Amino acid sequence: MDKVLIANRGEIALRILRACKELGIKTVAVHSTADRNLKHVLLADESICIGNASATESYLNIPRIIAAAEVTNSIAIHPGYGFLAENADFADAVEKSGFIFIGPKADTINLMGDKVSAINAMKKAGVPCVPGSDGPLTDDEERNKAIAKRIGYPIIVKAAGGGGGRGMRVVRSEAELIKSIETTQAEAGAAFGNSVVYMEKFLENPRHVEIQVLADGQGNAIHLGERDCSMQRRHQKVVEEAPAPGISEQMRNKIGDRCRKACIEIGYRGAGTFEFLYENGEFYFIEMNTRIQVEHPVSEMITGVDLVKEQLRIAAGQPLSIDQSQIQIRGHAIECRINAEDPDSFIPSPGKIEMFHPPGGLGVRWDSHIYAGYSVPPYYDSMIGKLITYGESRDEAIARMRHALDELVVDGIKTNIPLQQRIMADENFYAGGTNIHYLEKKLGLS
Ligand code: MV4
Repeated sequence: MDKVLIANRGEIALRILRACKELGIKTVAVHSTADRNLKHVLLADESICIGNASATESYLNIPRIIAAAEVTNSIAIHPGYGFLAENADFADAVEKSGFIFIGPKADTINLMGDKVSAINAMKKAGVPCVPGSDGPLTDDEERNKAIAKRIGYPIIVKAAGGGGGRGMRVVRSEAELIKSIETTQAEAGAAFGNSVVYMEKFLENPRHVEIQVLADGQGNAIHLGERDCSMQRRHQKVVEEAPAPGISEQMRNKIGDRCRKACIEIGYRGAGTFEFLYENGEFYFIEMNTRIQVEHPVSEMITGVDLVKEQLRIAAGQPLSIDQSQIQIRGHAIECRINAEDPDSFIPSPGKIEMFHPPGGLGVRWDSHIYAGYSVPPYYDSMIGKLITYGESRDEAIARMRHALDELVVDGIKTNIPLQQRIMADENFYAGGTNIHYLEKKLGLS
């Protein structure tokens, strides 16, 4: 696999470029008219402008990306996260055009894209799921009432085509049930072109804990422990850490092994994440992500495994180079997402970075494409970098994060660095194990 096209932008495009360089793989950057001066574009062996600033005309434009792969004689395409990363039609078009899609098969993306089929597959493979309807709801009102009664209120109605917080509604009594189902169906039909909905027990105060996996599609799979991503606002993660506070090695190995075996059972290929809600000591599967995730570095720091290099090796057809016995969790890692946004209102703050000083030192990692003089465009996600710290203990990782945030200077635009400093000073964060509602409550949003 001697040439990879990077179908993404920003920090993840740079992250993929670095992994390619280490493996001696040539790189092709594709970019929009707004992204000519991105760091990875300037570092890539070749670069091609594929369209206007609007993502639909560039990073979401499948024919343009395939054409760029053709004219550059690329072998494989890495989709990163977001954009086309979990678009089964893209994966299919890539493979039908004779390129390697760096990710799972299109069929697997489709299986996981439909949350009902994903849950069914995982339940069958022995992964614990939330008690629920075990399939789509029908328009039989008595049946729906009976399902909700069996599960017990409160329940949550979710769209099969949703995920990531879109298309769901909590129902607290039978009186609201039928109307809630109809509304969720109508919204789902309009938003996803799929009005199928299902039901789950609503967990009031869970944590979001996810398991990282790697599988080669040749019968081998490993898990790399868990991440806690509970510190979030409006379904946008703000801080992630690994391992998750309070998860014993025994619990990790038990749930990790279920995920590992599920990967083998469904023929999973590549990097993936099993998302769980964690409440009262139990894991409940909710969704699977078939991409490399933003927060992958915290898993890399505690395992020493380069997940993007592993993605590239798997895509080249190599069997996994490591087995589960070689994975050791050591120390603790925390990631703070750094966004170009107002730290109080969360309104995006694009513009020119006038001054920039990255933090450094032992156990400090800065994954970012920004530089002094770089202009953050208004067209894309506002994340401009990820600050990751590692320590032998959680306390050491937090101490390093506090000092690294103080060292980090990004002037000219507003950033959420002050918010991250508040979180790192928060006594409940320090204690560990806060749930998915904690940050919004702290901010007075709910
Ligand atoms: C839930 C839930 C409580 N109970 N499912 C939101 C995002 C999507 N991935 C699933 N989500 C939830 N599903 C049951 N049965 C609460 C949420 C939820 C949530 C989950 C993870 C991270 C942040 C969240 C914020 C609000 C609600």
